[in-house]
Amino acid sequence: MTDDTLNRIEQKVYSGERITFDEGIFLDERADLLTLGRMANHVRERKNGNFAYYNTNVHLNPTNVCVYRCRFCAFRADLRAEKAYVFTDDMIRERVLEARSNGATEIHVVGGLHHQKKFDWYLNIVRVLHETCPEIHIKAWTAVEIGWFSFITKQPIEWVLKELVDAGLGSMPGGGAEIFHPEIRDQLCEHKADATNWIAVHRAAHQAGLRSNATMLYGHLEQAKHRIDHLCRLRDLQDETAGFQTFIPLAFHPENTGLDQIHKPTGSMDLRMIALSRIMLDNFDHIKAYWIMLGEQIAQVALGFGADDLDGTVVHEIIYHDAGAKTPEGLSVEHLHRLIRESGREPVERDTLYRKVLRDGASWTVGEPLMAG
Ligand code: V47
Repeated sequence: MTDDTLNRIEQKVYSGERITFDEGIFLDERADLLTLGRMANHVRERKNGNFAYYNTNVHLNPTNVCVYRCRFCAFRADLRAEKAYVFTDDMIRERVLEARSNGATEIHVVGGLHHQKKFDWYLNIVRVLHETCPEIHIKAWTAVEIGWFSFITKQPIEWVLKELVDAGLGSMPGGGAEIFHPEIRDQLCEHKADATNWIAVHRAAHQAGLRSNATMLYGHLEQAKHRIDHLCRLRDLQDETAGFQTFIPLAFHPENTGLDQIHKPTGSMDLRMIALSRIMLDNFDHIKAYWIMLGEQIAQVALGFGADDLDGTVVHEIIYHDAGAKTPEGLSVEHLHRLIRESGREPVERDTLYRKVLRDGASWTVGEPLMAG
């Protein structure tokens, strides 16, 4: 029976048919890793051939002070904690100038929800970045942050997004999604934006013409039914808006968090999550193996288990390093190329919007959007 079911699902995947919620649970709970990987690799190659994408980017986390106390987070700080910090305009300028000198095409900006900072402070960060280096794409603020800005300004999400876009925002990252299902979300981050709010922000962003990413934090308290529910909710929104670019499964890092009794997910679990998301999210073009969280080795293998993107050079990563990530804080382009080539794929540098980056010495331009099949 198990073999019959698995064969039937595998045939559906090969013929491009959508996998149901129940079939997703079956795959998550019962399918062996290599069968999952074979199916996911089929979808991955159908959509992206032999290409493996990366980008040249830099992270900026302007403050770690946060009103919320999410149990999985090692990065946040109380307002008066010793480790609390807030970037000045000069520090922000310095970071984006450093990004430019590293050849970055993107700056990825997320942080805490500071008790005392008004929306203008966050808006000003985008403005300073954009005015200093207008050629660098600003991917900033998760749906949780956008929801917070709407709450503190008492303005609709659409107004918040328009202000940010006018200041220079280019797209939104996929953080803050965690696990949508309330059975788990209430245990992880009870007071933070719930699934309905997270989805409403991304819907509004897509309707305003912004592209965004989506994530799922796995390997903590959740079970298969919560993971598959999460993927199905994202798939539904993508059917409606087609605004998501990439899905990023995020492996939970327990060190220094309120859940430090839990073991970090194993390599098998990581590869299963990459493969499962590739199979379930038939309407997403890209699946990212975020090497910072997975480690270079698993991220490399993930390119054969459904992933087609490694994220980027990621200089200055701190959210996962505070939670015990042992990866370097950044990788050189040469090293990313080696990781990709040695896994049998062809490296392609993309910008945030998945256009090919064409380099000529220190300058760069972008080509046409790379088409996913
Ligand atoms: O929402 C926080 C996660 C997310 C931990 O869009 C943790 O391209 C594991 O979303 N262990 C923020 N995960 C980061 C994020 C992201 C990263 C890379 C690329 C993109 C993109 C988005 O990080 C949070 C949360 O789910 N997180 N703490 C931890 N201890």
